[in-house]
Amino acid sequence: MMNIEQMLKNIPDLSDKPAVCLETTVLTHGMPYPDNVKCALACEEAVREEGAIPYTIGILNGEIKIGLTKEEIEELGKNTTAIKVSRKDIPYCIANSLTGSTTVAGTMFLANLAKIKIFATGGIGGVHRGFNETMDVSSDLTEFSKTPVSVVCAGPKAILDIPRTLEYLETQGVPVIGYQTKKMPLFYTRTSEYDLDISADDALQVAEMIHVSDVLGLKHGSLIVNPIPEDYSLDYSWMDERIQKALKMMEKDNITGKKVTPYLLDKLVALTEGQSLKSNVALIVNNAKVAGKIAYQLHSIKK
Ligand code: PSU
Ligand code: MN
Repeated sequence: MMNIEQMLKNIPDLSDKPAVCLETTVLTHGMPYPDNVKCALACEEAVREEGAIPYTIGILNGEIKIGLTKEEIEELGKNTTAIKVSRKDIPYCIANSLTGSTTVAGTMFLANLAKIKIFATGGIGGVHRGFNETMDVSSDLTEFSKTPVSVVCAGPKAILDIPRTLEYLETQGVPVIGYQTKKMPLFYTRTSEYDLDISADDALQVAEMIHVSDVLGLKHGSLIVNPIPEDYSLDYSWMDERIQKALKMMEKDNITGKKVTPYLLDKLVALTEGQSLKSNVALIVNNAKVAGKIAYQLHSIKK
């Protein structure tokens, strides 16, 4: 194992940079190669185009990386043995010098070490359907109440129980901010019947709320929900039929724990003949763009 004290000292302080972090579980467990690598690089580019700086986060051979190089992203994108690292897996991954891709929760924790405030991803984990039986709640949700990193996503993944996910975030004191929308976007679908209490017209309004929460020391992250671009939005019932099928297959195959989300995403690519993958890429890049705008505004406010 590497010297962890030294590793921590080497983590940069990015508080005076317009930084946006990106996760890597979606790279290794959320999409097939080579679409995953193309998507990751397109996200970095989208962040740059908005005047912000991208930092893709992961753990390589036990070393925390804040800002993977293009080559490292390519390599991780091909790596089929990288472990999925959520908060609980961080010590295991580092202590055993393993290579791991970080989930939303894992990435938020590491980003906070580098004082990165803004994060872009596709969808966050949440309360799973059938929660009453399985008690499956992603630790992404508890991370928001512990770590002041704000995440731009396209809504909780459609495979989840949306109303319960929203209730859980409310209990944890996490603001869910609709970006140019007053309705909860549902990942593959632009809108839904669920009303949001908080919305913002532009990136500046989001940045102001994040700044207030920082100065007050509220110590939570906000969730910014940004609807998938119109052209890629999929019909809710059409998608839901396929999700139901994937859930049945999952039950039959006895999939539980951290394998649940990757299994469902993989089955959906086949069940939608690749449509879900195209939409997934489009929404992530769109989120990276909005995250870039917010980071840029937040940086200006702080100055
Ligand atoms: N969004 C996607 N694809 C993904 C994920 C999110 O479009 O693969 C990943 C994220 O890294 C998220 C994780 O944090 O799935 C949630 O996994 P779990 O439900 O096991 O906590
Ligand atoms: Mn889970």
